[in-house]
Amino acid sequence: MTVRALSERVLAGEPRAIARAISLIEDEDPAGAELVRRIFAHTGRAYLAGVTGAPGAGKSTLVDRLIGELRRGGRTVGVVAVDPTSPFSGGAILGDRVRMQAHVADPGVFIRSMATRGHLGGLARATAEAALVLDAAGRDVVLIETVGVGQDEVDIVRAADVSIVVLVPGSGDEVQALKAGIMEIADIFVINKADREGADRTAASIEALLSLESFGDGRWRPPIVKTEATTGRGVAELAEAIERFRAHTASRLGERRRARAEFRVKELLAHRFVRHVSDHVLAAGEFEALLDRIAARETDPYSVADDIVARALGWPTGAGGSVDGRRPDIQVRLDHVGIAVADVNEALAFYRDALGLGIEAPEDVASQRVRAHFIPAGETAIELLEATAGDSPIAKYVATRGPGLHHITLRVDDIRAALARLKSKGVRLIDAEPRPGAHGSLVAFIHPSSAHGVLVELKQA
Ligand SMILES: Nc1nc2c(ncn2[C@@H]2O[C@H](COP(=O)(O)OP(=O)(O)OP(=O)(O)O)[C@@H](O)[C@H]2O)c(=O)[nH]1
Ligand SMILES: [Mg+2]
Repeated sequence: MTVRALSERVLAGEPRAIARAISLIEDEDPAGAELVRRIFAHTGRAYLAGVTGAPGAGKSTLVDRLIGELRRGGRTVGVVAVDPTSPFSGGAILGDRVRMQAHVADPGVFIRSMATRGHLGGLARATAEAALVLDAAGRDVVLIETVGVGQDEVDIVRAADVSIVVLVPGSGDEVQALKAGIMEIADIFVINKADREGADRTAASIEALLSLESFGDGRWRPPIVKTEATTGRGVAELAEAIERFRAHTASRLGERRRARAEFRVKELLAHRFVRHVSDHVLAAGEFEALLDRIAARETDPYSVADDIVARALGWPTGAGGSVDGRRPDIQVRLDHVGIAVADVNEALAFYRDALGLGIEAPEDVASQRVRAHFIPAGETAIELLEATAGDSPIAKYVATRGPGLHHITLRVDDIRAALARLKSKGVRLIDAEPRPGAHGSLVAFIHPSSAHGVLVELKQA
């Protein structure tokens, strides 16, 4: 089936298409990325609820109860459960299916487990994209269950519209959660297994933590809901707390989703960049060799990273010392090549008609008595220079040397810094100070005697 057909079936809400789509995403299949692109415009309607907590806290049982609550309210539900115990989703499906068995036959409920391991692009990405599929498939609410143990989980929960943190009495969970950075992202606290001893004490310690913060200015104060997932006690209160949070944050949902988009784009960028580096920048085995050199203290991680960034972006490496992951001060790129022509129509016949290049409208540079015809050519350009008066420097050039290469122009970010550097290296400059050029640019010329017979123009846009 084509990705297009698959995405149409996902949009129609077909369970088998949803399952297939999520598998593509899990497998890092390029078709999965293509599918996400196709369905993205149709997402953003579902409400995403993240449920996190320690292993065995009763998350799945609670999610199962929440599904029941939501179904009674007439909502359709999608569930993405991240199972930490099984390396393969096959095992996970079984475990969560058992917990959420009551809903297996309900077409209004779609439950999918994800393995925690084997996600090159990150578990958070795979989970978020699986949630997008369920969103596109028209599920009203998507519940994301994940074990709160590390950064991955924090990222997953952060990606939800509401973050529910499940704690268990007497387990010291709240301390663990605090360490993992999960306390800060909780919108609702659940103390599950409230039938056990110590529920009130756990509630009191969360209260104590919350009291350290001020919740003025209509800021949401996370409520603490006690539940007993096995019997369903307290679940209606939890559903109600979710609704209250949803109403409270309705006006700020866009902001939250924007933050989510920012996180997602940055994550994708990092992922794409690393992949580009390993596919196109580093030679086979080079990365390992660099690691060996770092281990032997022959180089350091910062220099290695800077060097790789510079190489990936085509910046000069090594010479200028550390680029600190940012663009070096003096970055040089070929802006254009200037050609002095005797007969512009003949020249245009070659560049435009024979080579097939596009020509921009000519521009007169009165001070030089030239007319410049710009011909964009890929990342750089060709500039045909036609004299407009007998005393034009171009006319003199053509008269003494004949038509041909007149100058090359190098684009720099900071022309003053470039001139200072050239001067310090003993380069002979025609212009010690930059002067105004076309289109509000600044330009300066380097003498051909220093540039091996070529007139070099520096230009800062
Ligand atoms: N006593 C009691 N047991 C509960 C409660 N909720 C869940 N359990 C039990 O706790 C165990 C774990 O429940 P799960 O729902 O699988 O917990 P989980 O957090 O999803 O577990 P993982 O996904 O493996 O991290 C099961 O035996 C549940 O029956 C509760 O409120 N009280
Ligand atoms: Mg579970």
